[in-house]
Amino acid sequence: MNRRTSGQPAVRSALGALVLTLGGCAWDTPMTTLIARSDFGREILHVYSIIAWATAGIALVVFGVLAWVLARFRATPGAPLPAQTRGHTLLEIAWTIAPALVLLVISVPTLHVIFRTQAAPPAQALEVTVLGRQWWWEFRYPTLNIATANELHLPAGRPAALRLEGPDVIHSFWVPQLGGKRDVVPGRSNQLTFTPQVPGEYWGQCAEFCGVSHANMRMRVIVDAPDAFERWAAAQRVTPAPPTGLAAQGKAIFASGACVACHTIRGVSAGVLGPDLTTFGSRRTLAAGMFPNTPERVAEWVKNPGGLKPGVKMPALGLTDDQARAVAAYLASLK
Ligand code: HEC
Ligand SMILES: [Cu+2]
Repeated sequence: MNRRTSGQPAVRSALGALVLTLGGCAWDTPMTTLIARSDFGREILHVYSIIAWATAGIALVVFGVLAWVLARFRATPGAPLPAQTRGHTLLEIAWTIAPALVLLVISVPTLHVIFRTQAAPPAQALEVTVLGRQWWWEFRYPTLNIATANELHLPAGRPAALRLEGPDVIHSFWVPQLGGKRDVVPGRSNQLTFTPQVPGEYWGQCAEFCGVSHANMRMRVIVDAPDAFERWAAAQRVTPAPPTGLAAQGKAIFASGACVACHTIRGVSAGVLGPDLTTFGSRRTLAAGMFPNTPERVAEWVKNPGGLKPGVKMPALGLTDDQARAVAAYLASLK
């Protein structure tokens, strides 16, 4: 076969694959681990950089030697068979010891960060109990006496001490810009402490397969300036004012239906199987970060949640379009 014509398609597809792979890369996506916004995130990024640069250096040496060997000992037509050797004790000892040394060097900063990020939280930390549930997140602030879901507000500059607990199956709490993953294990209480440093909105995602809607178990962490956080927390404690018009109709439907068995709205109901909806109208997203929180989506959701989220643990309750619109108006009024 002619070498030129057989080699080119392979090179072309390799280049194509490379372009496609690199096309998936970006630095500043919402789930990036490369822009750290907490002390924990920075520690991990630091270890990551050390290892990435070290491996880049090693790769350069290894591939450099390989290229040199390929060029230097290339087969030439008519050359005699080179001397055949078998085993080389010194070389073998060297390439056993060298990787062991590399691992030893890497283990120093790694262990350092493991111990630092497992330390007990400082006394002034804000306590939050995080419950991972199929397929949404519950956030309780025991010292502030408030609860919310899917959107965790934290003040910038203050350590947050998260206690991770799970009533059903194993989940994993992961907000890449704020730190590493940590599992949420039923029957255990895992601790995750970090100090968010920059106000902003950070995306998170369950990182342990937990069933059919695992990929739809997302969350947002909203890091507020300290005074904005205080305002948010105070707003969470207010009992919602009685609604008027369409929203009042929606409240009646909510209060007389099955909704109250699963959802809490302060002053109205005290269900615990689904997210607390007391200030649902102030949330940005619906259904654990899947959709923007708009009245149209919420109406669609309360009519048939399973149509929007596979496997969802909220049943369709047979609401008419008008009832769903009224309920959506009521929920939107809850700020
Ligand atoms: C059997 C318990 C149950 C009943 C009854 C129920 N829900 Fe739910 N609801 C849930 C669960 C569980 C979720 C979380 C779903 C998810 O995101 O995976 C949920 C989610 C929601 C959400 C989205 C919350 C958020 O933060 O994204 C809204 C809004 C809602 N329900 C409204 C209602 C209304 C209105 C009713 C009555 C018509 C109702 N629910 C009846 C269990 C229930
Ligand atoms: Cu999951």
